[in-house]
Amino acid sequence: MEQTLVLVKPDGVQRGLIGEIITRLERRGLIGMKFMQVSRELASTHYEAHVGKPFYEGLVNYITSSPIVAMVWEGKDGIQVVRTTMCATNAAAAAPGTIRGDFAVEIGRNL
Ligand code: FUP
Repeated sequence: MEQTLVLVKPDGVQRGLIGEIITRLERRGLIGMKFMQVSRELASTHYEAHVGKPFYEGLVNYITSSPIVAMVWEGKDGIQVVRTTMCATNAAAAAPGTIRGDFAVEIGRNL
């Protein structure tokens, strides 16, 4: 079994897509969820892999700008199951029928 973190980011919350996103994922193994405001300290830990990249400052400013939904999912091959359900980071490369393929507008606003 694998566990993986899923965030509904500020654009998803503001566009009223929390329910849609949870609906698509919930049958696949939700084990925990909370509505929260991300601090800059938490954002810098979460996005540590992106420190120094050109989009990093904008990403931290964005994820800390308004509340998000943070969830933990668990299942066999859970990471891959969640990834195929939401699809690629870049909205332009996300397949129709996936969360990002159906709703995301660009890489920096990918739900
Ligand atoms: P994902 O797991 O698909 O959300 O993607 P990552 O954790 O690798 O990336 C986190 C966020 O960084 C993305 F959601 C958007 C942002 N990002 C950019 O803005 N530009 C890039 O080239 C790559 C990522």
